[in-house]
Amino acid sequence: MKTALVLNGPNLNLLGTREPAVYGSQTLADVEALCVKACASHGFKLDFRQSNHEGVLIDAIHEAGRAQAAGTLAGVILNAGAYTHTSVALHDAIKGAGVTLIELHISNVHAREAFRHHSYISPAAKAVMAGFGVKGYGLAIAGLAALAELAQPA
Ligand code: CA2
Repeated sequence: MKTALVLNGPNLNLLGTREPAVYGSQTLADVEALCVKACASHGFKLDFRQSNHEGVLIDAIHEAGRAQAAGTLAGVILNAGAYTHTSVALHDAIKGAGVTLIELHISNVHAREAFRHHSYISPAAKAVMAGFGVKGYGLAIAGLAALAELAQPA
């Protein structure tokens, strides 16, 4: 059974505590529970993480690249939070690790402030999902299963 790594960036530990109109009222623990269910129904094991530190996220992406090369990881779902709009280092890490990665946002970043319209992650990602609220995490896990099937058709 392969693992799906769900990686959350800065401030996502605050989910459910503020800005419910933008991010909903579910907490990150609720999101993890939703991901456990989605992974179970798609035959993945879940590795769920959050960090407020860019270097920790970079290390996790490098680790994911090694795990995918070893055949134990299906890919990464990354909500890089605000680092999406600032981090060339995360862009380089994704490219360098050669990992299959789905960029995810809870909100529709393109319908928000102009500074959220540009993503350094998108050009290095296999797919992008935004605007489905926290349900997007479940949809992205289904997407990872679909990508795995595309790569190895039955
Ligand atoms: O929509 C998303 O998922 C974002 O990645 C969330 C980031 C934001 O900077 C991106 O532009 C879009 C912010 C995550 C912080 O989440 C909070 C949740 C509740 C209270 C405070 C912050």
